[in-house]
Amino acid sequence: MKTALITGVTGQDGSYLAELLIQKGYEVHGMIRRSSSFNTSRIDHLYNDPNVLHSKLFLHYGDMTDSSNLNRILDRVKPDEIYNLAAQSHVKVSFEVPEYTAEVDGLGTLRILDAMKETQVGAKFYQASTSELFGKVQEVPQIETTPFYPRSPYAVAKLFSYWTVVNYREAYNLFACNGILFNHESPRRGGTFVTRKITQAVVRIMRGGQSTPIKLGNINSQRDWGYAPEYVEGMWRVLQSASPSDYLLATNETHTVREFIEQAFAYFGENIYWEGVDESEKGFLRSNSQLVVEIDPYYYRPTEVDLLVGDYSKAKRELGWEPKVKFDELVSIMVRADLENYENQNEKH
Ligand code: NAP
Ligand code: F7E
Repeated sequence: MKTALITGVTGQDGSYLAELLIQKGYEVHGMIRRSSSFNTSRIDHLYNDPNVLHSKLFLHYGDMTDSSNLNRILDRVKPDEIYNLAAQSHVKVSFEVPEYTAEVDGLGTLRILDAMKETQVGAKFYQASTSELFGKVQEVPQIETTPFYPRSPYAVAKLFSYWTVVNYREAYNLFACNGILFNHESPRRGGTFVTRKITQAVVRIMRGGQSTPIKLGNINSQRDWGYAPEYVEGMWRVLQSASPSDYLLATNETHTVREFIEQAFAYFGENIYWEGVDESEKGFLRSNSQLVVEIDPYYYRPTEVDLLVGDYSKAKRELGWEPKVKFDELVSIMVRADLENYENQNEKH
């Protein structure tokens, strides 16, 4: 039985990855942050499963800012594979807490890699790198060799981690890999990221639970959105490759935030029409002219990433990885899940 350690196990990706690895027969150890309130909602279903608890999933308190606990966890668990997913992962928030973001997303990675080197734990290491590294893009579509141009404290911290992984691989012969993952979403996506913010609000609006419009920032930015469960399977494949390397996972399609809004309303058979420009632009339902989208400059970023689209040919060729869920289906999956949640909650009340 293989043993895996997942940092960030309570996050969107960590929860899907824990599920996948348990299914594959791994013993999974997850690192969680100490919190005054419960922060395990995404893994509670695993934790409460008697087939899983006490035999396949073990949780350890820890924090990416604290070397001593990272060393201790590595020493106790002696994992075969480490998936470093823990991060302050919100790009806009990183402009507000840049130093903390660098501590967690940059130095945190160095802390684990250095502990691996010192303890000679011999694990394979996966780093959650990101399409945000491409930032102000130098090439379309982006591939593994496209030059980086980070545009946020988040991306700069992740760039530090990217190169630390490469350096520790070359200097100390560690099996350490970067997965350069483009945006991937799911019903477990945090509610402050744009996709989930839209799907939750669209459901409330269409079911009469919200009469005010959704307030959004830049709706013209373009993203390559995939489906998170497929991407965590890609993470696992990265660590099963014959030799350590860096891989880009994406769908090779790009869509605007505006299209995401239109597609989410289309789930309910509604069309949107737009009036005004820039901060004055507004979106209305074609059926009854209800105002449903407004621009709020609060959500603008000091520097934006305008266009991301990734060519995943290397992952397809070397790992046999290919995404199946594309944009329209992804939006449907997310809206359907939020609609079910909404209806379940309303039944209970
Ligand atoms: P997420 O939902 O925000 O989860 C982040 C995880 O990190 C949570 O478990 C969080 O714990 C934990 N964490 C945050 N700060 C920590 C700290 N100081 N010490 C220990 N744990 C900490 O992110 P995600 O979407 O699953 O993404 C997973 C990773 O992939 C992240 O590194 C992200 O930057 C990267 N990434 C994501 C995408 C994407 O589109 N989702 C794309 C490329 C790369 P709490 O639950 O306690 O907050
Ligand atoms: O923004 C625009 C915003 O916050 C997407 C993280 O997982 O993926 C994610 O980063 C776009 C941006 O994701 C709102 O300006 C408009 O252009 O959903 P997001 P992100 O910044 O792309 C990458 C790959 C990661 O690595 C990150 O960890 O949507 N946008 N209006 C908005 N964004 C938000 N959050 N909220 C708005 O109201």
